[in-house]
Amino acid sequence: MTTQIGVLVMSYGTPESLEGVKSYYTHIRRGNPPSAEQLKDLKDRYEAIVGGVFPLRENTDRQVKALQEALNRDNKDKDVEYICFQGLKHARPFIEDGVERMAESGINQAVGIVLAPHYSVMSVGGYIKRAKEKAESSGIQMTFVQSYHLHPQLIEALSRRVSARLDQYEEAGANREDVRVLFSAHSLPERILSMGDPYRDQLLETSKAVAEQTGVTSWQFTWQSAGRTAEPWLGPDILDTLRELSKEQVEYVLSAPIGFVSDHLEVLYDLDIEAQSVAAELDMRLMRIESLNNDPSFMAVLSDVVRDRAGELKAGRP
Ligand code: FEC
Repeated sequence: MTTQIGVLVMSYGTPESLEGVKSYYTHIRRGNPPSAEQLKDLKDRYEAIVGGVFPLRENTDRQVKALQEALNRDNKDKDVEYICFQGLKHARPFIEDGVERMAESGINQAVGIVLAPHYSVMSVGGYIKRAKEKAESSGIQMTFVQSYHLHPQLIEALSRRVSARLDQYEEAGANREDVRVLFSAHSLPERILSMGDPYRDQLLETSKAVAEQTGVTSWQFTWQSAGRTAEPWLGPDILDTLRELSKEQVEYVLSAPIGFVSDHLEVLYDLDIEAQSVAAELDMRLMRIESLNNDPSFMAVLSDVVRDRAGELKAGRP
């Protein structure tokens, strides 16, 4: 008999339309509506990247579909069928909706995974907490992938992207060694450090592994997309880093946002528009690595870690 395993694929979520930006932003702010100025600022940023569709919505849809295909295509364990459900942090279908749909489909065993490779109690931990609570009240036995930031195929996929851009720099006449690689991820409030959170260390581990695999020696880690709140956020921010590098006479920069797996606002606006415009002002060349999106090798990473957790479920060790 075939056992069905539900897979809750969790992602940040994005509005469905420009009219939906206000409620989305209010949800991110835990129910506090943004001021008119904050709302206008966010809408302007979306308007700059949205050509009719919100990229993150399309990309998450494609990733969920591709993961389900990968999980069932290469499935050696023919008595298991994987069914993927989407659960978003700040938009519909919410994490709780995804768990509810699993329960309605009669699923009683499930694996949860977040489309973000690095664990922080303030990011991945928040998704897992919500899914766990809903699974418990829905009678679903659920286990979670916490992080996959050093998975060999992830390091390989990121390394291929870094090497491809370094080749491009070389073709354009630059020396590979003169390109500064800037690994980056979404900033979080500085207080996570005193909580012993693994987020920063995991990001540094991914950066180091990719630098080693690509033979890059000129690299550093920097933060991006910090929230606009009064408390201190982890820095330096990529825009300040670019200004510092300009003082050091660095001309060529490669942005590698390893904390993200899709094209979305924080990549398409914060890097491709905002950081690019600072680089242009400083007369620097800035390129960015291609996002993973639904690259088959990224799907292989996800299916591998999901299967691993499913194996634990079957063995009764969730
Ligand atoms: O394309 C899109 O529509 C969504 C892009 C998007 C992604 C994303 C990922 C992360 N965030 C993380 C943490 C925070 C914290 C706050 C916060 C605020 C925002 C705002 C927008 C936004 N985030 Fe986000 N984030 C994305 C978008 N994020 C829009 C609100 C306006 C602004 O500050 O720009 C602050 C909340 C507060 O006010 O208290 C904290 C982390 C990630 C990466 C992990 C993940 O994907 O979950 C961490 C994509």
